[in-house]
Amino acid sequence: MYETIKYEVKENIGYITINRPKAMNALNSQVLDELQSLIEEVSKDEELRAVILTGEGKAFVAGADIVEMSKMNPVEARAFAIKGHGVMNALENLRMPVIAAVNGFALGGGCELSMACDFRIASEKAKFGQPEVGLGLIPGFCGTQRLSRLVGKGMAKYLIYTADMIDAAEALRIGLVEKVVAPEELLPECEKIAKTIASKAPIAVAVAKDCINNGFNADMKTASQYEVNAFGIPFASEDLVEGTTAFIEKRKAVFKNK
Ligand code: CO8
Repeated sequence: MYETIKYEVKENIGYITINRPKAMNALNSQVLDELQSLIEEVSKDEELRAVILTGEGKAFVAGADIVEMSKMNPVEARAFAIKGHGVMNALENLRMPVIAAVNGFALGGGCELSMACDFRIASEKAKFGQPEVGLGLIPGFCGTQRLSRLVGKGMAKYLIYTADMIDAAEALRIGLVEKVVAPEELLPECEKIAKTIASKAPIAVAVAKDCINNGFNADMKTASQYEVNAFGIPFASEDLVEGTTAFIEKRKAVFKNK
C-alpha cells in the first residue's frame, strides 16, 4: 500500500521505517503524503501502545528532498513547508508515544522528524545536523522552533548557523537524544522501552503526553492548570481501579485501555 515507507505491527507496537535508502530516505512529497496517511491509520488503532520510527539502510532521514526543493518556487516551497508541518504535528500529537530509533544520518528535515517524536534513541553511528543554510534555505519543518526548545536557543542557533554535523555522543551531551547504544542494540533497546510503555496504563500515558505537549509552550500557570484539569480524566477509567487495586493487592496490574 505504501511505496516509500514500511509499516508493521508486532504485539501492539507499530514499526514505521522510512524506505527510500537509495536517496538516504530523503523526504519528498510522496514520503510526506504517505506518512500523513499512515499516521492517520495509526491514530485509529486502539490496540497500539507505542510506535518506533526508523530509517532503512545507513540513514535515518538525510533531510527533505533537495532535488525536489531545487525546482520549487516560493509558493510551492511554502506549500511544501505546510505539508511537512502537518506531518510533524500529526506525529507529535499521536495518542501513543513515538520513539525515534535514529540509526544513521538525521539531517535537516530528518533531524526535524526525529524531534517531532517523543524522544530519541540513537545508534553510535547516528549523525545530527541542520545543514539548510549551506543550501541557501532554512529549516522548514519546524526545526527553528523544536531544536531551540530541546537544546536551548544558543545551541540551536550555533547548530543552525554553522550547519555543523554532530555525532551521537555530542547529541546526547546537548540533550538532543536521550540515549546512545551500539548499532545492533538500537532496535532491541527501542523495543524494550516500547514494551515498558506498553505495560503501563495507556490512558494515563496518553493524558501525560497530552499534558507535556500542550503545557510545554504555555506559561506555567496555564500549564499547571491544564494538568490539574487533566488529572481527573484517568479517574474515569477501569485501568485506574486496576492499577491502584493491583498495588494494594501486591500483584502486577493488567491494563485494558478502558
Ligand atoms: N535529498 C535528495 N537526495 C539525497 C539527499 C537529500 N536530502 N541526501 C542524500 N541524497 C541522495 C544523494 O544525492 C545520492 O544520490 P545519487 O546516488 O543519485 O547520487 C544518494 O542519496 C546517496 O547519498 P551520498 O552519495 O551523498 O551518500 P554519502 O554517504 O556520501 O553521504 C550524506 C551521505 C552526508 C547524508 C549526504 O548524502 C548529504 O549530505 N545529504 C544531504 C544532507 C542535507 O543537506 N540535508 C538537508 C536537506 S534540506 C532540508 O532538509 C530542509 C528541511 C525543511 C524543508 C522545508 C521545506 C519548505
